[in-house]
Amino acid sequence: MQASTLAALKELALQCARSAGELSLKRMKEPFTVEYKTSASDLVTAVDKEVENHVIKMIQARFPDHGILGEESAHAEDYKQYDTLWIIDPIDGTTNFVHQQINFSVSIAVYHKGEGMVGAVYDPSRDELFYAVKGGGAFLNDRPLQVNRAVSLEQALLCTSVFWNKRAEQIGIDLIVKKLAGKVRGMRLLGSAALEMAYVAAGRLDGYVSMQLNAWDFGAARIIVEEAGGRVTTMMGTALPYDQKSSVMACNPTFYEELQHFLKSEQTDVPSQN
Ligand code: 2AM
Ligand code: CA
Ligand code: CA
Ligand code: CA
Repeated sequence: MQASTLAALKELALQCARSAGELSLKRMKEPFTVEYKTSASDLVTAVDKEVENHVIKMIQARFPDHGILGEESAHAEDYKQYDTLWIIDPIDGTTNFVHQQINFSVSIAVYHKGEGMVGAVYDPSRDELFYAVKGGGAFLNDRPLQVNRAVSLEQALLCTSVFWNKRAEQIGIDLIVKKLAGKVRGMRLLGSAALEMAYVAAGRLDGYVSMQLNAWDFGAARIIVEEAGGRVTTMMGTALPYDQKSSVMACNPTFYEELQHFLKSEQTDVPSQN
């Protein structure tokens, strides 16, 4: 890909992330409808849909020949015919958006032939924009990010997400996470996977594990973590897909093998949630 094309993709991705974040902050202060998607633990608001449409319009106005895969408008495999694909999550952490009014983010990624080119995760409440361009490093606002502290599993602050509701107990993840918690310095849960992964890039967390995420949850943050020098794979240590649901492990490389060893010994591959 030409440097000028990459620069144009970066510029638009960052613009979309900021604009979407500002729109959700504004709408958060007004009344909005909340619906259940699949259960009382799976919410979607009118703002999720509005923000996604807003981002789609921005992309289509500039790049009408690009594909778009977004959480609220994903239609089967329509996107597969495009070389350049935008993967977007308008609000990552909808439950936080509704309850906490903080700790949610917008995630915008651009992939070209399956390869991550640009990733942007924006936290509008704190005005923090995490981003990366392939081969160009990772940044928080304008500060370069580097995951380079030597950390053992015992010294690590880890984070996990998604199944902290009824389903955790049904599939026994509560026990695995409990065991993991006994091996590390501490565990945190923020409730926005994209933000949690971006925090690994920023060194605020040392590692992140999730049994199952969608492509729009990890699409942008994975590029940011990798560009910051972190390692991102599935929990089984295989390459992360770019357009499918997957387990995710993102961490400081110094304890990657140690964490892999633990996860493999616990047989953490779980059946699909849906
Ligand atoms: P969302 O808010 O965009 O739905 C919550 O712990 C995190 O998990 C959020 O990033 C949330 O994204 C994501 N999440 C919620 N339901 C999920 C599901 N069924 N599969 C994967 N990720 C999910
Ligand atoms: Ca959702
Ligand atoms: Ca999400
Ligand atoms: Ca979402």
